[in-house]
Amino acid sequence: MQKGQIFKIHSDFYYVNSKGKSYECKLREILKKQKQKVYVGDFVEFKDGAIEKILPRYNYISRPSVSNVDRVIIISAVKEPELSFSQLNRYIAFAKYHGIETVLCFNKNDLSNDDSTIEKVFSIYEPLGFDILFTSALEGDGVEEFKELLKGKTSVLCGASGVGKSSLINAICPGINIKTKNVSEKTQRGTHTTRHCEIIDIDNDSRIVDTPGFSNLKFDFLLPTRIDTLFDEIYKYKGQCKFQDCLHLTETGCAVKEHLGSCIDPTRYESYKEFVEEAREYKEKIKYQGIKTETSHKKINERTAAKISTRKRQSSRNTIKQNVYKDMENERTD
Ligand SMILES: Nc1nc2c(ncn2[C@@H]2O[C@H](COP(=O)(O)OP(=O)(O)O)[C@@H](O)[C@H]2O)c(=O)[nH]1
Ligand SMILES: [Mg+2]
Ligand SMILES: [Zn+2]
Repeated sequence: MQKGQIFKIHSDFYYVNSKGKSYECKLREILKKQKQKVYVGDFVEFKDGAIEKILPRYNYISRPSVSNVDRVIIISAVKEPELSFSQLNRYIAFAKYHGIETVLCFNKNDLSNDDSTIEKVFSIYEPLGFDILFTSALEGDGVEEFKELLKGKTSVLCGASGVGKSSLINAICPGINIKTKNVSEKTQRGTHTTRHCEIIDIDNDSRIVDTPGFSNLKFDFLLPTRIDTLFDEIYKYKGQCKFQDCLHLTETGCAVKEHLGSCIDPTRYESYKEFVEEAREYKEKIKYQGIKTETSHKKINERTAAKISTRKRQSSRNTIKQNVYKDMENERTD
């Protein structure tokens, strides 16, 4: 039996890297029957072109489906497509949900000739502790820093189609020639040139995962009371709210609302509200679904209750993460 890591999946074929060699493998029938999810990044045991076992994951992100990564780099474009803070907050919250360190990269900086975007980005995201990078894959600005960022890690690039993910990889690794495509003038989006996730070796100790852009990322898989765990600056005040189950919307004695505009940026709070609405849809859906789903969901509710009672302890952060991982079993994936 050999051990290796899946670096690419194409329909039924799994490409495994083992000691620098690549192997084209299929999945053992038994794993298919078990409906075993297989991700790019999974460590596996294989023999004679058949994957026998998926080894435990260190972490994973479900959209795009990649496992065992050190960091998520969220790529946005400052223009073409227009920078959307709402979309950015969505990606940030999603990475937070998966418990993976996040860096923010703003590409196509050559297209912007005013500093107001840069200022706004720094004013909102720097206090939240994010590393922030402005780049131009086209003109080379910030590309060295981008490359530096990748050193010694496996980084996954997330971001809408057309923001320049593949172009950035090409810029740091000129020989690699990943296909990129023009942004459609009509929709201001790039067409899907990168169709699959793939781990690319940049050099001996840096690896990057190019991903296709993805839309319809919605928070319709967790409870509304959980959304605040995805916003550090909101979660920070939760303990001071009058009601333990405060959703920070219209409740009295809400400490979050008291800090709105000072410690909490209004655009971040807007995103929070948006996600709560999506999570509400999920809650409704569960309510009206069959008994089976309901009972399995009751378990989640119990965990939530347990979580709330210990939420003031610092160690509760880990508990939250574990609960979140359990929730993910119920999450819909692409
Ligand atoms: N002006 C400008 N265009 C860029 C930059 N980076 C990428 N593009 C263009 O944006 C389009 C989409 O790029 P691509 O790398 O395919 O985006 P992806 O879908 O995120 O992988 C292509 O036409 C690129 O030439 C940049 O820094 N500046
Ligand atoms: Mg691409
Ligand atoms: Zn509140």
